[in-house]
Amino acid sequence: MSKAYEELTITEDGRKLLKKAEQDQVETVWDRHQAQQPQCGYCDMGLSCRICAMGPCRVDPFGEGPQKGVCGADADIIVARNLCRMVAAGASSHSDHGRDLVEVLAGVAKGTAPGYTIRDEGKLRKVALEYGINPEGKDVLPLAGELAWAMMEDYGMRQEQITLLKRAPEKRRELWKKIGVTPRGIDRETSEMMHRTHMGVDNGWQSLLLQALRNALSDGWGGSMIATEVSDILFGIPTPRPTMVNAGVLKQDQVNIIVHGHNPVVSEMILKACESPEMLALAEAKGASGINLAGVCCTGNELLMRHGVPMAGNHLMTELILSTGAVDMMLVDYQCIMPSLGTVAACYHTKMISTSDKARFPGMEHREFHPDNARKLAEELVKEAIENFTRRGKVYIPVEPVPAIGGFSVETIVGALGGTPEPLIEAIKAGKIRGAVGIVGCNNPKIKHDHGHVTLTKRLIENDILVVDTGCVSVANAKAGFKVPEAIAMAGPGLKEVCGSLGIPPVLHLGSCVDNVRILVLASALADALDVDISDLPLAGAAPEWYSEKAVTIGVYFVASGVYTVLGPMPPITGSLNVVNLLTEGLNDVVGAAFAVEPDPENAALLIRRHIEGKRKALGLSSIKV
Ligand code: BF8
Ligand code: SF4
Repeated sequence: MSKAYEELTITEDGRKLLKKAEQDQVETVWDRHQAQQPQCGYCDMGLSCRICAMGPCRVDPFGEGPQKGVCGADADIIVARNLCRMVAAGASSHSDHGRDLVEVLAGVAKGTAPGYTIRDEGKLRKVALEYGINPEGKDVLPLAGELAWAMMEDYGMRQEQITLLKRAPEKRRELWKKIGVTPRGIDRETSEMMHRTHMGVDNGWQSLLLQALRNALSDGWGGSMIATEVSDILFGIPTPRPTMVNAGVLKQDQVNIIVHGHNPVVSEMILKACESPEMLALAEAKGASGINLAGVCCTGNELLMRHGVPMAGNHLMTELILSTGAVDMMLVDYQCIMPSLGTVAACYHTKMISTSDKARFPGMEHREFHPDNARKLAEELVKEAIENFTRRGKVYIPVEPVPAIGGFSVETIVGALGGTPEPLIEAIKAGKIRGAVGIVGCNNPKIKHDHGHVTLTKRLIENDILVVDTGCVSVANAKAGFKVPEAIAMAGPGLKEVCGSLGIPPVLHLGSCVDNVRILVLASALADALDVDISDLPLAGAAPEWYSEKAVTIGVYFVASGVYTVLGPMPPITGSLNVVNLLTEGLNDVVGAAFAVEPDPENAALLIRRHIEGKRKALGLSSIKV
């Protein structure tokens, strides 16, 4: 590690734990990132292709070497195909997560998922109605079964369009129809994306990218939306609740269990087991004063939103959390789990458990969760974590935790506004709130950890722009102190007044990455109330530190839904000027929104403010020059 810790992360716990990791000779993501330098320029520009065995091929960006792959694909085709495959991978990840939840819903209905229940009957009935199922007079379990079956149809090919697309404003749906990107089935669009990018199929870079829009929409209004809705039905609609964040949530005197990954199907069961009197008594018998369950990444967000479970850190903190030596067990499911974690844990006493039939990791014990065994297995594992507490060595918990409020859903935001989005619209019309921005996505060692998120958020709220966040951004912003009502002190005068009167922070935690769909639903409600399209609203999206394929898909469905989106790291597309121009300009003429790329969060804030003021002006609202 040659760089100073201050250059790697803005967070105090991150810096202190980086030092500890170095002392313990633990290799981290930053070490490996440095060891990879210089990273491949062809891949960075999207100009390499290894889709078939005539390759691998690359196109020379300087025009001197080969300009075509062995099959004849040029830079435009290769770059577009690579990006499309990223979208397909992201869409399939979210949507497969949604599928797992639908299976649990079906299991609850059949009585084969002991321990899971329907926590929100009202939401079950409401969503059933949206699926064309009359819930009247129906008992909960058969209704849950019917809904699960209807959702399974969304994954297939028997429908002209996925069901929850109806939630989008009519103008937007008409536009999608006109340009041919209405998603038909969730798996269908991903499958077609993979088909089209096979050698010798779709070699039009524009038509490929249009299918990428349709594929991403099948996630945003399909797979991810199903994941969010079914999570609410099974585990409850999130409501604002206090919690604590950063590595300081670990407790010296308690059994510390960390859940990592994405699907609440595992983490909810672990939480139940942690709360059982039998386990608490066992923990006490082993000399611990309690069982402390905390999260990292998105499954942590799911628990935080619904139960106020504390959050230990985001993506780049996942190795460092282990280097505290205080984690007795970490359970992972899938997505964003670095394969290095087992090796890090081996330096300490931490037990590492993988739980999903589709995700294995070196150095972890595999204990597979299924709806029928989840309750029993969760109890067994919590017991083992308690036993492991007695094997702990020296512990280093470097900071005190920071308070935050998490758990805003569309339902609770509208509830806080008095049951209708009208007060928010009035505040926007009056210019007290200039607009709203969804800041989403990951950490990436290419960007100073959390710097992009926190700087952008700070600049936006001080300029009266309401921020909603999800995923790893929400952890960064909570650690920075933006998520308590007192944070209005950092907001501009208008936002301060509105949030102050509602008693809410200026930065609202909307959940995990699949919960980005809550932003789509909120945007649709605002558009409908103003009788405009989403692309007319003073809204924007940003992913200042994105790294994952899922984040690409989210960005694409934001833009395809009409939300201007600013990315921090450059996606691997610079090898094709045509693709760059389409994504950053041309899409404006197609879907009324486009991407911008700006790694500097100060500049990103300016771009977003300019965009928001431009949209205000077009709507005939007061606007200022930025
Ligand atoms: O789905 S924000 S690093 S944890 S991909 Fe991953 Fe990115 Fe975090 Fe959650 Ni989302
Ligand atoms: Fe090369 Fe074409 Fe095969 Fe890609 S698909 S590896 S460009 S021959």
